[in-house]
Amino acid sequence: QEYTLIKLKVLDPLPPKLQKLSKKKIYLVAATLRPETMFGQTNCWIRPDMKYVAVDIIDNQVFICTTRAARNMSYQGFTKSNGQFEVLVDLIGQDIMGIKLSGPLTCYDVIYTLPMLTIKEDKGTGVVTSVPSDSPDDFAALRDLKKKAPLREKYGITDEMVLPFEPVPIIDVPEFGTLSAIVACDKLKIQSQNDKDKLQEAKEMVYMKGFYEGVMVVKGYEGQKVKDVKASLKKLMIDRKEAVVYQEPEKLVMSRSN
Ligand code: ZZB
Repeated sequence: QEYTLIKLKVLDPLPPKLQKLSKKKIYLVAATLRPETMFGQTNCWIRPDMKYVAVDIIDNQVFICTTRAARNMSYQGFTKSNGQFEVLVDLIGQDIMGIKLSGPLTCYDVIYTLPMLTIKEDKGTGVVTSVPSDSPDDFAALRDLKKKAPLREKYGITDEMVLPFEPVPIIDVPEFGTLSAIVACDKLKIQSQNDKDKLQEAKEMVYMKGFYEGVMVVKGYEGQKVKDVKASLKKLMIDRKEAVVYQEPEKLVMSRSN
């Protein structure tokens, strides 16, 4: 599986655990299959109880991701020596909650890390960039945080990290309009990020349709089909060093014949 890794630059003020890395360029790296949606990023998701590592990467960079992802990266030329990676800081998600980031292509100058409890440990980097206009999971999780002040308090999230961030119309999907994730969540009456089965259904509703029939509404790309701009937007971010290609091996299926 090939993902685009979106580099979300960690801005000052650095959280205490990252302060000793202040001389380096620090990025949260989010794996996505949808580079064309980066115009609509409103925040970055981190799982508060999950382990992350800050890893030494070539060119004086630091990437924050799961250990599993760091190991994969070490075989793909991200680190100084093949198959090896140096952990500079061990983290749990809560250590990097509510920090300021800047991301490629998004119309918001500064976005924040926010908690998502359904992030999977064994997929991508454990860091997920949020596009609530086109991803039902993201919309449901952002709406939960907007609606529930106690949820924000629990994770140390302030109003200004959440309330100003609205989904951005970026892709027109036939029958779903320009905010397809919201329409899909409404259709299925999704209440929260914990409505797992319905969210899976919503994702399936918009995923294929968005890919094959979606048309960009973003300035400069109006009228172009998603499938025609995907590769060039990926390349644009890679050329600007705002993204890199990241491969994930197929999951091992253990089998025994006896
Ligand atoms: C931006 C984005 C915009 C995404 C969108 C989706 C959508 P897949 O197809 O099942 O492999 N993701 C990445 N890593 C994780 C993780 N560890 N736990 C939970 N979610 C994760 O899913 C790949 C997508 O799942 C990635 O692409 C990422 O969210 C998320 F408009 O990035 B995406 C309809 C989906 N739309």
